[in-house]
Amino acid sequence: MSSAAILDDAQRSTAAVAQLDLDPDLAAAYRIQRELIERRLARGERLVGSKLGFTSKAKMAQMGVSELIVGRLTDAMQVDHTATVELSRFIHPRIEPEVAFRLGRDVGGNHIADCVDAVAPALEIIDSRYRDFRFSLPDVIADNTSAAAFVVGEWQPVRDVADLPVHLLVDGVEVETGSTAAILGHPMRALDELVGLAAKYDIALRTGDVILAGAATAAVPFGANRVEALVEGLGTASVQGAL
Ligand code: OOG
Ligand code: MG
Repeated sequence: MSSAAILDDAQRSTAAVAQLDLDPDLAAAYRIQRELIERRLARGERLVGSKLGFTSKAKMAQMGVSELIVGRLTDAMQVDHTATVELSRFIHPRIEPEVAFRLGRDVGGNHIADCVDAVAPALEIIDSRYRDFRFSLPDVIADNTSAAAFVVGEWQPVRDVADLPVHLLVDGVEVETGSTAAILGHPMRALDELVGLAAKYDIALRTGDVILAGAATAAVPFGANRVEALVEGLGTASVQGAL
């Protein structure tokens, strides 16, 4: 079985697999990711955006990986703000606060900052398909950067998001806190980095795309709880996990 098929089956059957011991060549890992996404598209899913990973020191330290990565988001991963999500969809889900950007036009040769037409607080549910949530850099790239689900709060007009306090609450209790400044110093820098990665790995940045800039804090386990990301000055995104 191909690596993409192994990871795709692991996600669909919610059964973790051993690390793939992939070639350190990242271009090869991104080719596996593409094949994995193509399998999802062949089942009728639609691409709705991209996500960055390891843009904050908190995330790099938690996972032992220190290079920026990019993954893809499909419509099947999107969960409505305040909705309930069945935990049986996942293997060992974790959740993290994010800032989402929306592209009002294709990036093409334009400066990405000029293409953003809205910004929102968001949550990402990550769920590594590898046992014990452990992986090498090529492993996690091939596994579409652990992407599993995401929630976008209410879209807001574009504003400065340089240094907004971020809070992650589980059943109303704050479990992580940080700042959008933890995202490469400024979340807009993450978008600039995305442009380079997208060119290198042939990822289109199109009108309507949702871009997750990467978590500002470490991720926490996602259980049968109500989880809320509060980004001061932007609002909240929330989701309820259900058994
Ligand atoms: C990889 C995904 C990282 C982020 O926001 O940094 C990520 C993982 O932690 O399993 O989504
Ligand atoms: Mg993330």
